[in-house]
Amino acid sequence: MKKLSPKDNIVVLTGAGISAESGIRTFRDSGGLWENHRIEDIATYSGFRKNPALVWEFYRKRWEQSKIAKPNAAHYALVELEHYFNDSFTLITQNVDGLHTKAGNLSVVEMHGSLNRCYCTSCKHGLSMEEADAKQLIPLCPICGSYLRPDIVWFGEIPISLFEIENSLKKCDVFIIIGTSGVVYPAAGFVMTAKLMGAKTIAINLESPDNLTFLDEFYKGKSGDILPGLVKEWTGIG
Ligand code: BV8
Ligand code: ZN
Repeated sequence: MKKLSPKDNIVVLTGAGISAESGIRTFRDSGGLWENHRIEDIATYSGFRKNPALVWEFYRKRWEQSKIAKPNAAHYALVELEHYFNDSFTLITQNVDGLHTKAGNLSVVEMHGSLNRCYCTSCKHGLSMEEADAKQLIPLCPICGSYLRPDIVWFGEIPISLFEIENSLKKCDVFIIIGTSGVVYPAAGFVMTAKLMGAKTIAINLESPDNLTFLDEFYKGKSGDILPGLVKEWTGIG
């Protein structure tokens, strides 16, 4: 697609693939995160109730890793895109690694939560992982002493900011999906909504994602290689 107008409403959805080149493993590629654990045991509330220590160990490891991970060229390309489109730009991420914020994006919708935060299972008191004594096997709430849990949206739980997301999809002119397998809902359904609302739909992915039928343009390959060039084309900058 050629140069876009700065008045266009752009919505971007990213998945684990955009962070792969920053050394953060994706979920479903071979050696992905889930392979050592069944989803039910590790990313559901019932799994947490059954074995909170195991779930805390899984998320603590990923939090430690996310702290040292660096944004890659694809993250920085999205910062450029936000600068060009300003407040007609919405970045929704399924990732919990915080790399978009680290790269400099100002408004990021972390629809599946964040590794940097946790909250109390009883009084809902929220803390950063730094504030919580995250080294404890199962960190406890400083207010009421109950178990803390990672501020992550698990399977069967409702993603964050769905209302805001639906609104942005309704008025978007261009919907761009980067590095997601299009398996997990409701995120995987956003492209259908965008398409139905008349948006142009574009995807960048290492391999063909599940929702190819709804795509106007598909770029196969690494987002770190492809996105910077596309952003230059869309903005006419550089
Ligand atoms: C909900 C946080 C109700 C955890 C995640 C049956 C029973 C129960 C539920 C369901 C069911 N059937 C369907 C459901 C709904 C369920 C679901 O979709 N399940 C799937 C498995 C079928 N969804 C839910 O439960 C959601 N909640 O439905 O609530 C509701 C909803 C709305 C309104 C009212 C009620 C909650 C889902 C959230 C779960 N939490 N993450 C954590 O991170 O630890 S999901 C997790 O996997 C990620 O967050 C992400 O969202 C998701 C998908 O992963 P991807 O990001 O796509 O990563 P993946 O590895 O899959 O793919 C990476 C892609 O990148 C690959 O295609 C690869 O080729 C590509 N790639 C790799 N390298 C690169 C690259 N691309 C470009 N460049 C590269 N370098
Ligand atoms: Zn509490």
